Amino acid sequence: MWGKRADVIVRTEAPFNAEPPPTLLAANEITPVEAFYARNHGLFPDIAPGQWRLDVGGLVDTPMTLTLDRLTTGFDHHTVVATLACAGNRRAELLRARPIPGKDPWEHGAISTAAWCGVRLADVLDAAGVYRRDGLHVEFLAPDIAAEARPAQAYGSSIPLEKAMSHEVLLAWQMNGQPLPRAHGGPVRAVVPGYIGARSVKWITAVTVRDHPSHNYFQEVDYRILPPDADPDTAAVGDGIPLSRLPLNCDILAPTGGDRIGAGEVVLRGWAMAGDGQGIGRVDVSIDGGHTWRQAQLHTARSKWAWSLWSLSVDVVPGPLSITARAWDDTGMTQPESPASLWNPRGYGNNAYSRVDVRVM
Ligand SMILES: Nc1nc2c(c(=O)[nH]1)N[C@H]1C(S)=C(S)[C@@H](COP(=O)(O)O)O[C@H]1N2
Ligand SMILES: [Mo]
Repeated sequence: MWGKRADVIVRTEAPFNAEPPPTLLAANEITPVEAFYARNHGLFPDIAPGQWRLDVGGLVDTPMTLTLDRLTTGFDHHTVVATLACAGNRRAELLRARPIPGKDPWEHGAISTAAWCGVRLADVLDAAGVYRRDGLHVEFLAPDIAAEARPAQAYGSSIPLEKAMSHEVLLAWQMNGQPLPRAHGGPVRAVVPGYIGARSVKWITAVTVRDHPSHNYFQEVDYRILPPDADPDTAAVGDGIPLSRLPLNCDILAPTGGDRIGAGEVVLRGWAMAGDGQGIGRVDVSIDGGHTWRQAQLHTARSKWAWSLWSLSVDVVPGPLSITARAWDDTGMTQPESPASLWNPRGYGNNAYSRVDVRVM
């Protein structure tokens, strides 16, 4: 479906939500488009490249409307290798602690990495004469309607102007050297490296500079960390902490939960990524429940905005095997230990130690 491999795990067909199996994710530094996760709140708009328009307005001197031709010929092209991660990735571990009704039980695969090519949002905002004041926000809007929003509305969100003006933020029309597929926001999407995937708005048609964050449901209501005792169905506008930057995190991708593996040497694989473009300092792995830790081999990240894959060869004996991994960033920060301690009513932001239980035969 939608050009994805037959082995992706489809969570819902319409809207289309799917994640690659973890071992497939572990196999590539840059995720092939056919394996890249898909996260959607509505049905895909069908916008012909010649029909696409981008309105740039709000707190700017010269509002403008760009065609794809003007966007691709009027500004310098840049490629950024960036990992997108859904705030709901690894929710499955949270809901083992307590149920989270109505949300997809993403396991390890709501994260993927691509080489995105486009223009810098900063260059477009500069061309429009963006106001340079503190405390401004840049809102992104798309035409897909999210029926789950209250009230139902087009998808949107916003990022602080300071982030919008940084070099890594793109309006992209290519993914891994191919025209951006419709499923991933083609003709053009925003790519906001280092932020939760929700801010990388697909099928983007409006960029508006405002003196407040977007009032869109996905900025003002959803994608927030509510207190554990809050009811997400009755939460008021503005309740909870809005998510933006991704936290330090890691995961084990191979082997994966429930696998049966042979005794002897096994190579453990996974990813690690630090917050906000920070580097990973180290990844520790334990196969004895956290009594002793070994250091995984870190593979050099493709960019400051991409995950670092890691691997570690260990010897295992028959019986149950529990594998734990934790990352440290290059400032000495590490992750919280238990997913249960992070439980929140919408199941976002799980960056606890990763743990996978397998059986050695
Ligand atoms: N227009 C629009 N943009 C969107 C979404 C959406 O539903 N509509 N989903 C967001 C979320 S929650 C994520 S995690 C990423 C997923 O991007 P992908 O489907 O290309 O992996 O897109 C974001 N951009
Ligand atoms: Mo997401």
